[in-house]
Amino acid sequence: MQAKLAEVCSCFRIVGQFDSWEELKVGNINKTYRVTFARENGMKKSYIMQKVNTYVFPHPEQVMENIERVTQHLRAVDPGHAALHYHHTKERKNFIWDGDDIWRMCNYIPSAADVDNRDETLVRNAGFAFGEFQYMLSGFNADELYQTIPDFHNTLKRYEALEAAIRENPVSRAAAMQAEIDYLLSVKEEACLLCRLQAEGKLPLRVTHNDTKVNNVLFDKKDHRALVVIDLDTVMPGLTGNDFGDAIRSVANTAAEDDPDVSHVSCDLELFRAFTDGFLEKTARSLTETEIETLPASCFCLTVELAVRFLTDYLLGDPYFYCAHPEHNRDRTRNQIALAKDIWIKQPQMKQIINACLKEYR
Ligand code: GN1
Ligand code: MG
Repeated sequence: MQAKLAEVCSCFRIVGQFDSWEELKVGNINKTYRVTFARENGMKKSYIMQKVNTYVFPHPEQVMENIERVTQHLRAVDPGHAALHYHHTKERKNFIWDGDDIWRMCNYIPSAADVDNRDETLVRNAGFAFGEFQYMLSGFNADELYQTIPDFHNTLKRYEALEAAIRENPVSRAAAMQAEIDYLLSVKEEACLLCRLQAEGKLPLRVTHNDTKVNNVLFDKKDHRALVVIDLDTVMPGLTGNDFGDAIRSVANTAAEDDPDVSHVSCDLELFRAFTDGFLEKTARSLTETEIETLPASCFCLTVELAVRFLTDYLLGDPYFYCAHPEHNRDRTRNQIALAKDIWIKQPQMKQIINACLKEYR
């Protein structure tokens, strides 16, 4: 790996000699490394090198063009804010193709390692960061962006893919997943609420992040203030509810996303409150009534949607999500279903919490 990383690094305009590397275990899609260069004066400087998953992103050049535009906009809106900056090659491109893979290199922003995702202050700060991200991009023309993954949060299309996988059943896993299949099909109408309202023109399209996990925010080492939102691969036109619901799904789960013991899974309403408070501080004044009203439902929709995606991948033999063991996608599916059921029951409490936050920020 060292030789490969040194080779791809040498294509970018970086000062110094390749010194060391480590793999960072983040995300289910791309491979991420921290690479360190030594300069002549003895100083060392780190960068993030990523291998982009071209199964997931068949048009990486469009992903990188989006990222270039979005990061440029963010840097212009608030020059003092920490920001991602992708380095250029000698040919002034922000990625390389080495014959097998696409690689890209950006600045390394020192941040808190191993943050406690259950810490309410940190979760509130994450909500603020994603709200601020949406706010900072509100002046950005969404038409300029490619759809890097078309229909990414189109729940109806995700269901169609699941239904096809059930029919084709290429690796004979469907029979063992009948209970999960039955549940997901039984809530299809409720889970497709957001995309139905979108099709009816009742929800505005905004520039959204579309992968709002807390580990896509970097935090200050000392005070855990949010520094910057990372992982911009899926920044596309989308719905506020996509970002809000996906964040709650990931942050308020009392278990890890792939915990096979579903008795650990529930939606923690204190963490829900913390994220919501931070998110609404930045967005409350610009959201429409329908957007606000559908925030609790968005948590259900996005959780079911991910369960549908995990199950589809499982039924197809795991082509999409990185799997550490053969039943990884099965466990993820069951976990998200357990969470969806709990979120469904907690809709009234979620509404109350949102209303309390709105009193403060509207
Ligand atoms: C993937 O980027 P990463 O690995 O954190 C996925 C998200 C899922 C998430 C579930 C491009 O995110 O949509 O919510 O896994 N990203 C893509 O952990 O499919
Ligand atoms: Mg991602």
